[in-house]
Amino acid sequence: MTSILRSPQALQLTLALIKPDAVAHPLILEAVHQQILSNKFLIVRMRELLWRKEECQKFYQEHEGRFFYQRLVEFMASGPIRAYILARKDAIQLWRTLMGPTRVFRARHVAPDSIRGSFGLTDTRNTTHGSDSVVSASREIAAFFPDFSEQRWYEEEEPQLRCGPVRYSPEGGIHCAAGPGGPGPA
Ligand code: 3AN
Repeated sequence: MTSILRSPQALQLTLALIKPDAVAHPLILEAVHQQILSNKFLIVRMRELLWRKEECQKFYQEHEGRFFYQRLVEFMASGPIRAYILARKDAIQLWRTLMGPTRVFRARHVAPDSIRGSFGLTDTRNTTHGSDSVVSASREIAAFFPDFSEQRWYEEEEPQLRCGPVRYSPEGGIHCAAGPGGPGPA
């Protein structure tokens, strides 16, 4: 975790995943991507990857022993996933609200317009993941983006992204500072 002091206005980072059930469907994948943009998240980094079973086991370690653990691990390793580093004020809470409740039946009932309410298939195949705290976000970002330095991002990119102007590149699918001297992602 970074030790630098952040202003209360600072952008917050979170890790978002689009799970194999949604990546397998280009229209759903695109709809979730558009939800990210229309809810004013900045896409700091994005990559698609296949996860090995051992990596899933490590990521979901806290759920080891739960009845759904084996199913979850196998599912997450079953096809490509998309990982994002998202930035926004209160990004962690806002992304979790946008995802909706973990359990799809509940999501459809209490948050039908949420991502899981709209696209979730089952409690395991529930479309997306989002970090649940600042500490988890740092750990999860490091797991998916080992070359990304949170400290450097807060020093160099965050002030420019927060104060704007910001440009979204549809080809790369990420935002970068558009002002003079905007560094773009490292
Ligand atoms: P969330 O993803 O909403 O933070 P967690 O961290 O409690 O939820 O669970 C991680 C993942 O484990 C969920 N996204 C879901 O895929 C799976 N999961 C959680 N609870 C259940 C359940 N009761 N039945 C099946 N899968 C579950």
